[in-house]
Amino acid sequence: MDKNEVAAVLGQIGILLELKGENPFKTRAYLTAVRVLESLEGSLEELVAAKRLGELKGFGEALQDKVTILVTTGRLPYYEELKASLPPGLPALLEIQGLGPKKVKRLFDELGVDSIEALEAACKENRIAVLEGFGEKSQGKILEAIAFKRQFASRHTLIDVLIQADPILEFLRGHPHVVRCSTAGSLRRWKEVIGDIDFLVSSREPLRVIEDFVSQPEVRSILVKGDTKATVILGEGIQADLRVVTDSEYPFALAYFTGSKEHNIVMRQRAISRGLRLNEYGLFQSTEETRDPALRVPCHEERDIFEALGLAFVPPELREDQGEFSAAEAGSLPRLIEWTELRGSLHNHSNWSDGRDSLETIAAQAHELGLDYWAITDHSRASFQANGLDAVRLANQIQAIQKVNESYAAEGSDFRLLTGSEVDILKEGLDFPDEILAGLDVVVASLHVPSGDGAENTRRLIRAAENPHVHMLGHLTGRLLLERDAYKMDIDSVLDACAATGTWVELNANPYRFDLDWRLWRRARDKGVKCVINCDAHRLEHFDFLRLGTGIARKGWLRKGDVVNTRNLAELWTSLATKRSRSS
Ligand code: DGT
Ligand code: CA
Ligand code: CA
Ligand code: ZN
Repeated sequence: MDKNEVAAVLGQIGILLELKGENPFKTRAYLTAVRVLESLEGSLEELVAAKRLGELKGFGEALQDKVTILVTTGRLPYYEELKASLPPGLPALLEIQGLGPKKVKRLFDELGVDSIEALEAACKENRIAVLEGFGEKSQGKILEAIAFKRQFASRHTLIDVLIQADPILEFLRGHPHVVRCSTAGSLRRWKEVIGDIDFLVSSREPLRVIEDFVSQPEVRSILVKGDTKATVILGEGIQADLRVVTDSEYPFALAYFTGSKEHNIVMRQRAISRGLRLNEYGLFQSTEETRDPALRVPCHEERDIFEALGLAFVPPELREDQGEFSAAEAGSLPRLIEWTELRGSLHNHSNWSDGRDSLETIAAQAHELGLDYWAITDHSRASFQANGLDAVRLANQIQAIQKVNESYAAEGSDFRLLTGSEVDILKEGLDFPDEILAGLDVVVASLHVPSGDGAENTRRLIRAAENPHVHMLGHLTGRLLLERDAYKMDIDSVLDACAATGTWVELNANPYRFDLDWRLWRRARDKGVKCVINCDAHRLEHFDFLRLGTGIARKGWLRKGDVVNTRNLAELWTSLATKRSRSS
């Protein structure tokens, strides 16, 4: 065990002893030891080997024994017994604001409260209010604190996090004492769900940057404000860390705090196997842990670190230890798609069904953004709650779209709206007959009301893919992030059917869906399935989803050629016709 791990165990022991109601001097000795270890300069292993632990402030014989056992064996029976002697849910109670060890011990001894759930139940049954020294008011406060903690423990969708992070990143960029800055962590890796935001800054004036960071209007409360680090709560209860480093440490800290943890572990191993050491402070010419700047391998950017380890630069989205190392070593990393390569979106709604905007407004926006085409695929009749179109309204809509297109043609513009439908996949088949589908430019087939039976869902989706008029399957698995899991189905069989029939699969770029999941795209691609990155826009703001969804496609290793809507309109017409010609 290294010194940080040892410190963590000692800290836990201190907490457990407090909960047991041990002598406060004894518990305080452990917490002091944690601080001593955290600020220890040299190697703890060396101190242990030289039997010099006694030189550390406050390290009596009992503590020296425990640390020696931890460092040499990696475990400590005393700690394990102590842990086993208390209910496992007890330490978490200390994280509820207003509850110290004394109160937690009383709640446990007198009411048997041994977890947050039990605490909540006790409050709701009014058992805390009648306890001496607690009362009605503190019972209410405890309930509030539980709700507060749950909110902060929660996970957040990428878009909710970006809304909080973007203005802060903007502020950091403009700060006079910030040299370089970036987001890091899961946000930089473009994960669909984020725990907390990580910001990284290089500066010569860390205190001033931290002071201004915690005074940002988005900051709701400050959890930690140190010399080089701050942790705050932003709107929506989203937690954010800021770390400030020197500019020479910056690329190393950026690589480290971008993660993922799994990716970092492999990077560190590669360094070790080259006789180097890699951590958040640098890449060092050393065979043991160090922060000595004199030993640092000079790297100005992340790219230089990868190069020093014999790797091509790995884009942050791919840093999940999912094969990026062998590809980076072989020089076979894909050139990932860029969102500016998209020419339009093939699944979108208008005010003819449940969208907000008119055909004219939508067309104007798409044209303004420099796109080549935008398909209007409103819902079919079965989606009655979404004001789905029947055959007559669909025929009228086709005429309305033709009129819009004529106005663009008259101005000499090549921009076009495409006609279409997001046709429901029903139990008996599709919601429109083939004759009607054949008259549409683009057909998206979506399962909105799945069966509880996975085999049945698989069968319906395969049948939809086999229809020659269906170009693509929409939001295939039906998941809603943080709300609903994917429908039950045999995804491989569905993807195989798509590959066999030339049916495309949508990457629904709505940030609450991101469906298909990035984890499935390489498999789909390798089966020969093409991707379409669709906004599924219901209002103009949703045009931004093109960028968000492309990040997920990148995370799924997709290249420009894997994505159908990077093609220009002429190529797209050919592609749309191909599906229909190959099966009819
Ligand atoms: P999140 O916040 O749960 O969405 O996920 P991350 O990846 O942002 O995780 P976070 O914020 O805890 O830490 C940021 C990065 O710092 C993480 O991706 C990798 C690095 N890191 C944190 N803890 C460790 C660790 O114990 N070992 C290693 N190798 N890296 C770590
Ligand atoms: Ca994070
Ligand atoms: Ca973090
Ligand atoms: Zn839909």
